[in-house]
Amino acid sequence: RKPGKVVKAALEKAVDKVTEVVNPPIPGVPNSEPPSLEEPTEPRGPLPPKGDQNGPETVSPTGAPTGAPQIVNAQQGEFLTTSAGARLYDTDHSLKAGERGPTLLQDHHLREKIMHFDHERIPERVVHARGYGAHGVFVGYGTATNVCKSAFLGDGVETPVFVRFSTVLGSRGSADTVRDTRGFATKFYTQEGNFDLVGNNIPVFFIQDGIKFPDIIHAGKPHPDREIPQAQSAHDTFWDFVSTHTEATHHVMWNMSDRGIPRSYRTMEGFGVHTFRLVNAEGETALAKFHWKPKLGVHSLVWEEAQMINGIDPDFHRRDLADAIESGAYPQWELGLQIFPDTPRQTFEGIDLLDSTKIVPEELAPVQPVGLLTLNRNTKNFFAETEQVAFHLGNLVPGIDVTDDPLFQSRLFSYLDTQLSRLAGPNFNQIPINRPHVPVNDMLRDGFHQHAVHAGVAPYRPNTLDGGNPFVAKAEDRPFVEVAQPLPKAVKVRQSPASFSDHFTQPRLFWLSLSPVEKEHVVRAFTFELGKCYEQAIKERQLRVLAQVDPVLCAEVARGLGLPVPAVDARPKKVTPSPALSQVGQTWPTDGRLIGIVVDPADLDGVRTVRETILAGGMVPLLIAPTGGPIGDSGLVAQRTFLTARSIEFDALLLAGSPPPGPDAIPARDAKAGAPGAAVDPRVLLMVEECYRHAKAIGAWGTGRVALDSTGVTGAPGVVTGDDATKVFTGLMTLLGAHRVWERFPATIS
Ligand code: HDE
Repeated sequence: RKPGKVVKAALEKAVDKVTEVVNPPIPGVPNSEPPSLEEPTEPRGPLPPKGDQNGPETVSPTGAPTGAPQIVNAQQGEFLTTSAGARLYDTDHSLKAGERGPTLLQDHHLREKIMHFDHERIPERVVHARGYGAHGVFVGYGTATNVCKSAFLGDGVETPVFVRFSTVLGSRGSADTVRDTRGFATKFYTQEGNFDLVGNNIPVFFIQDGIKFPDIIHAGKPHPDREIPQAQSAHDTFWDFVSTHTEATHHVMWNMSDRGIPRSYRTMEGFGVHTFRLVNAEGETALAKFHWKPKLGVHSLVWEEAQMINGIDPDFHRRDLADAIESGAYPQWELGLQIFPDTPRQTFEGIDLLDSTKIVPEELAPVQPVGLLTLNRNTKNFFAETEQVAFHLGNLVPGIDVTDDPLFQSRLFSYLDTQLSRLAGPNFNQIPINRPHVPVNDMLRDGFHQHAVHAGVAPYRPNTLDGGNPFVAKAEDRPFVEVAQPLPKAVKVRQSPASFSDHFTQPRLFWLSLSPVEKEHVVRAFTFELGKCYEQAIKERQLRVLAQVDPVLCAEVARGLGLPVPAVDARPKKVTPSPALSQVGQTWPTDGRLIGIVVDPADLDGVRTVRETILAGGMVPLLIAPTGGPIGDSGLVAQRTFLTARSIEFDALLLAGSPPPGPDAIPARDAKAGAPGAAVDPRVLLMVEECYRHAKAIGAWGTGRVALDSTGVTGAPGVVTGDDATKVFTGLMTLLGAHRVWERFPATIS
C-alpha cells in the first residue's frame, strides 16, 4: 500500500457508520453484525478486536509469547467470574437478609466489585497527564549507519513502536486544543532493547537546568488556591515566572506561535530537544538532534477555532488520530538527524549544543532522513496501553548515548522516579505495553506487582549455584556501552556556562523567520494571554522582555494591552532568519482532511460525484442535512445534522444547497421575512461565517450560493462558486493544499 494513501473501502466504512445500520451486515465478516437490541441470553464468543486494535504486545519479560486468549481478551470469556475465577450467577443484587433487609458483610462478590472499582484510578502524570497513544512501525533507511550503529536504524529494519502524544499542563480530562506544548514520546521496541525518544513538538525548552522544572510547572499549573485556570498558560503565575526568568523566552515565543495550537497530532513536528551522542560501529562519535517531520506538513488551528473546539469537541485531537488510523489514513513522520562533530567545546557555529533553549537552524545543519514512522494501529484498551506506558530517557540502545546537557541529566532521574508513585512500584517494565520485545534477564527481584515467577536461586553475580548465569555480554554480543567521554577539568559548582545567558538572540531569530500572518498570530496570542493577567506589573515586565526580542512585537502587544511601550536599551544581535521555521507558503498533501457538504435535494448527483472524488482522494466527506438518516431515495446518508454539525469539524465547507430554517432552528435575529439570510437555516449561515473567519476554504454550487450571498462572503478570497460541482471542488482542493486562506485577512505586520 502506498504510504499516506487511504484504503477507500476502509475509509467509507469508517465515515459511513450510519450506513451500517441501513446496509445489511456481511455474513461471516467480524464486527459487521450490529449488536442486538435485546440482552443476549445464550453465551457467545467475544467480538474479535477490530483490525486496528491488535495490541497490547503479548511478550513476557523473558520474551516468551503470553498470547493465551484468556489474557489477551481478559474480561471477555463466556461466563462472568470473580477475579479468582469462580462463576457468578448474579451481579445485580447484593446479598441481603431478605428482599428488603440490610446487606450482609459476607457478600464477598459485592465487596470485591466495589473494592476494585474504588481503586480504578491511578495518579495522573504530574505533567503531560492528558495524552493519546497509538501503535505503529518504524522502518530504518540505513542512512544513519555512518554515524550510529543502532540496529533499528539499519536499512529496511522494521521495529514496532508505541507513540503517546500529550499536552503538558492540563489534567487527564482536560481539552485537547488548548494553547500548550505537545509531548511526542516514542517507544521503539528494538532488537537491542527499548529505545525511548521522549520529545516535544517544540524544539527548545523553558529551562536550561532540570533543577528548575518544579518551578516552571508550579507556575504553569492552575493557581494553588482555587485551582483555576485548567490547562492554560493565560494567568498570572505563569507570566510572573516567565517574565522574570528570561531563559524561557524562546520557548514562550514558540508557544505563542501557531505551534501552540496544532491542527492535529498528525500535522505536528517532533523534536528530541537535547543533543544526543551517537556512536558508529568503529566507535567514532558524533553529536545529533532528533527531528520528526510529518508527511502531511505542519499545520495549526486559529485561536478562536481552538477555543471553540475545547467546548464543542474536547477530544478533537484524540478523535482525529483514532479516526485516521481506523480509516487507513495512517499518519507518517520521517525521523531525521541534524549531525554535528563531537568537539570538546560541544558547540556548532557558535551555538551551545548543551543548551536546550537553543536550536541549530536547519539551513546550517540540514535534517537528514534516517527512517519512517507509520502509526497503523489504535489501542485496544486506553488504560492498559496509553495510561500505563512509561517512557524513560535512560532507555537507550547501543549507538545512542546521553550528553552533559543539564536538562537531559535531570530527566534521567525523573522518568524512573515518577513511575514509583504513578505505577505504584518498581516493576512497571513488566506491564505489557512497557515490555521489551527481547529477552529480559535482569536480576531485579520482588517488589510490588511482581508478575514474573523467577526461577533459580542466585539472582546475584558472581554465582556458581545457577551455573554462573546470567553472563555479561562481550563486545561482539552488542551490549550497551557508555561512551568513554573525557571529562573537562572542573570544579564542583552551581553555575551555568556564560553562553547560556544569551536569552534573546534565538527568540528574535524565530520571530524574524515567521511570515506576516504568523507574526500577527504571535502578537494576538501574547495580547490575549497577558490580557488575562490581573497584575499590571507582570504585563509591563513581559513587555520589557518582548522589547529585547523585537520592537515591532513589543509595540504591537503594548498597543493591544493599552500600555506604553517600555523604554528598553535593547541591543539585539544580528540574526539570519531560518525559512524552515515558518509553517506557511507551501502546498501539502490533503490526506485525511474532513470536508463538510451541506446537502439539499436540489443536486444530489453533484453531491454523489463530489463525495466519490473526495473519498478517492483519501479525504473524508461528511454529508450535513436537516435530519439524519437516508437522504430521500438517493442512497446517500446524512452523517451530520444541523444540530450535530459545527464548522470546527471541517477543514473545508461545500454547499450544495441552502436549506430553509428547520423547525428546531433558533431564528436569526434579523430573520424577518425578506431579510438577507431569512430563507436559510441560521446554523448553515453560522457554519459559513465560522469557516470564513477561520480562513477555511468554502465552495458552493447551484442553490448553495444563496447561503454565501446571505453571509456576504461571495467573491472573497478562498470562496469558490460556480454551477458545476466538480469544478467548484477542484478549486477548493487547491485552497486546501495550502491549509488555510490567509490572504482573506492580509496581515498588517511585515
Ligand atoms: Fe518531561 N516528564 N520532564 N520533558 N516529559 C514527564 O514522566 C521532566 C522535559 C516529556 O507520554 C514525566 O512519566 C523533568 C523536556 C513528555 O508518558 C516526568 C524535566 C521534554 C512526557 C517528567 C522534563 C519533556 C514527559 C511525567 C526537566 C521534551 C510525557 C510522567 C529536567 C524533550 C511522556 C512521566 C508520556 C513526562 C519530568 C523536561 C517531554 C515527571 C524533571 C525537555 C513528552 O518524569
